[in-house]
Amino acid sequence: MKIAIVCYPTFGGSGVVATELGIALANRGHEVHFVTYRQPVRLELLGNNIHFHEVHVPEYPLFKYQPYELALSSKLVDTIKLHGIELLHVHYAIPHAYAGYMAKKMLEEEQIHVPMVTTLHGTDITLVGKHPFYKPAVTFSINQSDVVTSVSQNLKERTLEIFDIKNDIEVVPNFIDKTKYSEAFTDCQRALMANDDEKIITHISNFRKVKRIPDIIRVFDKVQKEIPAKLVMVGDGPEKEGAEELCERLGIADRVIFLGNSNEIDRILCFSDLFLLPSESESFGLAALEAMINEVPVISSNTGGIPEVNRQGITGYLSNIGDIDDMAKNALKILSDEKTLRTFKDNAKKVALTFDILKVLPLYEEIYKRAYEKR
Ligand code: GMT
Repeated sequence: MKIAIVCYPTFGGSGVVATELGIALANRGHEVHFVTYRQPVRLELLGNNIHFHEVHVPEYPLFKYQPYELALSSKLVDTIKLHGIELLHVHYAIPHAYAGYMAKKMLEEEQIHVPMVTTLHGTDITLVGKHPFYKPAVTFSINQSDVVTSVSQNLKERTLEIFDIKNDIEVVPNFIDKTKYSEAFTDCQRALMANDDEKIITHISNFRKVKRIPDIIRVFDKVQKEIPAKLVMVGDGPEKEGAEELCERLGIADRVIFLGNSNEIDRILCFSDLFLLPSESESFGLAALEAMINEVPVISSNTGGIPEVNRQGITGYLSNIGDIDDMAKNALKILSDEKTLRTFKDNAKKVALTFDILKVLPLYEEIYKRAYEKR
């Protein structure tokens, strides 16, 4: 099929999922067109089957807010017509489903019918989308989508609680591509980060409030009082500066490494012993899944869709939001004994493999086929 994918091109989970999905679809012979304001971060190669169309929003002094939705919907109309696109898959409802709906309507004027699949990712529902400023538009665009998917059962339930949804919501979980994690990749370069006797704990995110960054620092502080350890913080966002200050105040700045945004997540996870994800809310926790496929157990909060990924006592532990004592205790339980750590590492990979893209891709293909047939 000829598929247009709309997503955020940044380091956020929804953009990563959209990009990896697009690459996998192209590898299966589909023609994939990404439409967004910048080349997605994980889209390194534009091959024969993969195209990228940049949305430009010209600055005009009259506008206090530049109208991205308008530019996106116009770009979609042009791209769909020019390339004979058969289906539109938008990731993250705001404003993508809204812009997609406008594009659909404009195309219908010319007797072109393109179905729209909307995938809900999390904060588009649980944080931003439910705000009264956005809620009517989000409800409308979800209801106008031909098929709606959510990345976890929990997100589906939350969506039905928050919005008046008339559509069915199909759960299609996030995934990993196991071919990228070949056994041959053993060059972990652990020595770059820590001494042999130190355990390496990692966190990766966009450093927003919802990630509860101070909890990470405080859990690590407790752990490093008991065993030699380093904390590797990957990503960037509004909470980063405060986190650096907190490390200074706790006197652990020399044991915490802030790496900023990285395209080498797998290399970092390769030398990690434990992953921390104490988020306030998390629809799925793709970062946890990426840790797990790299044999890194997860200490997380017990919230949203995380329990669908991180299994209590098997791949890691889940605690109540903000219970840093319990998180530190569980981290030490895993890290203090090599045999226990090995078991958790093996389990993490085993469970992560159940989210193989080869299982998830056919679900999307079936949805596309169904949406196309009912257009
Ligand atoms: O806050 C983030 O982690 C970014 C956000 C996004 O949409 O880019 O992530 C959401 O979508 C991911 C991919 O489906 C999920 O794995 C994350 O759990 C979800 N984040 C939240 O719900 C906070």
